[in-house]
Amino acid sequence: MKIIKTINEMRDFRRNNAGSVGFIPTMGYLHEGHVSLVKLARQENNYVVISIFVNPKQFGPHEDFAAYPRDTEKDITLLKNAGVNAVFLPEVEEMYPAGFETYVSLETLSKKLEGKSRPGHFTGVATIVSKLCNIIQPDRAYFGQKDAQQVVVMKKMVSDLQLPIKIVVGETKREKDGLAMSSRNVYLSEKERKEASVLFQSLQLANEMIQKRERNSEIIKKAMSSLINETSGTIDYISFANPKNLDEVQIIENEVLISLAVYFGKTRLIDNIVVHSV
Ligand code: PAJ
Repeated sequence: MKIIKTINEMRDFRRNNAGSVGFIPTMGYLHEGHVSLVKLARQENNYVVISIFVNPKQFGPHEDFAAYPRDTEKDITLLKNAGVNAVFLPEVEEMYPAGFETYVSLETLSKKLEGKSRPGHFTGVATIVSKLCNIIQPDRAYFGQKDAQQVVVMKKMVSDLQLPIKIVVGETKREKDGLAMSSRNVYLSEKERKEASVLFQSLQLANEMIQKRERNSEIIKKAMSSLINETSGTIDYISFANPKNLDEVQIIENEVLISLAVYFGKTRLIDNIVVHSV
């Protein structure tokens, strides 16, 4: 496995390896969710490239950029066993040199859901992923359903910019109690960690209500909120949206993306499921 720290070296790697490349962008502190994307990429490509870069442009001024967990040594050991061909570890100074001023920004999709609570976040994500794709030139790029809006934004960006890249989506990996794996779970205290399974429980409750023919999203939101309010969690939002354009839906028909963000102390957790209501 090659460890690559500069853009020039990364471009050389791509030039010297003619087969198909599967690319997994990450911010490190890797867990089984990330590894599951590596496994998918291995099945479909000659080479697998992963990037680890905590991207300052996707964090708001009061968010956790400085505190974001980092353990590159451990990540590298994990990736050696997972069959990755190259790890790209660029420096902030090389990705964003002084005077950097070009951004990729989606007019409406980036302002919905997560974008309302995190202004500028998806501009940061779209900018870094398009830069990384320009450097790595992958055939396929892999994203987790855990970040449902990120997937929608990436598909739209690739389509609008006519990038010759296929976006592949991997399912959300969960802990035994249902909590979606996340690098941010390490912030949780023991009590919060126990309570955090309520995100998935509330999503399952919503699914059950829909299967029992409840179609009013407000009624389901109330039931989810009651469950979450039994814990120390504070709800940021609960959303029922069209999975394709992320428009909010009142009356559930066909497919619905149910997503939520909940604070435990300062830690903000997100989760989602897509439910088919037939
Ligand atoms: P990061 O949070 O490190 O996640 C990297 C990829 O792993 C994303 O596509 C994310 O959806 C996926 N992932 C995270 N947790 C997962 C889980 N429990 N199951 C399945 N997949 C999971 O997302 C980012 O980084 C950044 O925004 C990035 C795309 C790298 C741009 O900076």
